[in-house]
Amino acid sequence: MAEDLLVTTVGAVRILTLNRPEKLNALSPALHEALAEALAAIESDDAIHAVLLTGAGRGFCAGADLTQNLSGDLRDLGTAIDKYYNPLVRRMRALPKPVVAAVNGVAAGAGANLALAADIVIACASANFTQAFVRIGLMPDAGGTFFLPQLVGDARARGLAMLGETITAAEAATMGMIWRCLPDEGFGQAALALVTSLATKPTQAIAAMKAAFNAAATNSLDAQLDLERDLQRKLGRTPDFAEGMRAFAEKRPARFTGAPAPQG
Ligand code: LHQ
Repeated sequence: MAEDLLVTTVGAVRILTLNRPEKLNALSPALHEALAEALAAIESDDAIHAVLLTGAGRGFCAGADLTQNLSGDLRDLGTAIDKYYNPLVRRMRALPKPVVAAVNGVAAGAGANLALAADIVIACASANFTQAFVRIGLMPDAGGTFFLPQLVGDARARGLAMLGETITAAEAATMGMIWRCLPDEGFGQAALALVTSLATKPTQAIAAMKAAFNAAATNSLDAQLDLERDLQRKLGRTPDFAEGMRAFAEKRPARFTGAPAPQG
């Protein structure tokens, strides 16, 4: 049987490909477990600087596997969410490395919100997004009610959630839900080029940005200004900042390593 998650490495990039194409990569318990394992491995691997999440076949992810997820102890949807969906979203947001979702086809229900949990979302022109939950009597989960209003504003978030309409990748980009809609042709290469470029950036700075953006959702401006000061102070001690300053003075591109600031 093919693996539900394909894990490959290209340089400092780890590529995670959801691989249940016959079910549009719907999230089964086995796929959740493979994702959790893969993200834990990335957390502890200093050689990996960026992550690409995509889907095999014509879909990105059709959300919860409606044929598997709802049996056994997962009959209680709260249990499924506690066990799989919430840890997945928390892990992606807390990962101190950038995650790019390359949405190669339909992203529905928790599959759409899985994409939105990434740091940068790109989609090919033929991809689409739908908060499908309402069609089966549910509400958005996997962070949807948090991410959507932040990304597209309250009016559009409510429309998307309550109507469950399908929007194209181009519409998603226009409303600010995703970073960019790219042509179908060459989408895989464009996604890899983007994430490879992220992997060459100062990883500690990107990690600090993630921490700051995460905190901004609940912080006051005062608290956020203090947090920026603390994180920037730490970045000021990293080898990448020293390299950035040297490169600036020498008028050449910086060569970052992503090494952390020395302790103390
Ligand atoms: C699928 C699925 C799928 C299994 C397509 N499952 N097989 C829920 C419960 C538990 C806890 C936590 O949270 C959640 C959150 C959720 O994610 S709820 C929302 C779940 N997702 C959906 O409601 C979307 C269901 N799928 C669809 O509406 C359509 O398949 C979309 C719009 C995604 C794509 O439509 P089409 O392009 O027309 O493809 P299709 O419907 O023909 O699907 C292709 C195959 O994939 C088909 O299998 P078959 O054997 O007939 O060829 C589908 O049954 C299967 N599939 N989604 N979620």
